[in-house]
Amino acid sequence: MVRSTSPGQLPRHSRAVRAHLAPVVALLCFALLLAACAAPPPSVAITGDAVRVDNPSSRPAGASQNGAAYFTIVNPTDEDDRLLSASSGIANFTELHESSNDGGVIRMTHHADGVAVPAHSILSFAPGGHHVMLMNLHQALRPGQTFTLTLTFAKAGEIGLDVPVNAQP
Ligand SMILES: [Cu+2]
Repeated sequence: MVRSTSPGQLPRHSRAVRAHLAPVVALLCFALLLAACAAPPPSVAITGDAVRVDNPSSRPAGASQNGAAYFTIVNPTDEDDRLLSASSGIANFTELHESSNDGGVIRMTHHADGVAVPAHSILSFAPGGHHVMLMNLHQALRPGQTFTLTLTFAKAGEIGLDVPVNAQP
């Protein structure tokens, strides 16, 4: 079992800090979105008999800045699952976010209650859409480095990822 801090376990004073940072986070997410390239995700098939996470990737970011992590969740089972949270030791907060383009206005959603992963489905976390936001990085993320990210699912439990930092995720 991997034990690490999730947003729900933060002390009260940290919540106040996070609220204060929220506008900054939205701006940085917007910058990340603009920098995104429109390359389609690598092809992934709904095969196997358990929930899995393919193609983890991240992009370079400086210490104290925000980073983002991307991956593809595959649920080949007959049961709906739910990604509840993500956690990593490299950032102060690790949240499930979603960017969307609403008539030319970029909106950011923080999925505090998690993200549904229906039976027999593929859910992509990719630039311009769902992403894991790594807020206030403890260290710089440079191309070629790898960090650990843990995803917690309602049914599949914890899945640990080794996320490589790529110049172009
Ligand atoms: Cu974000």
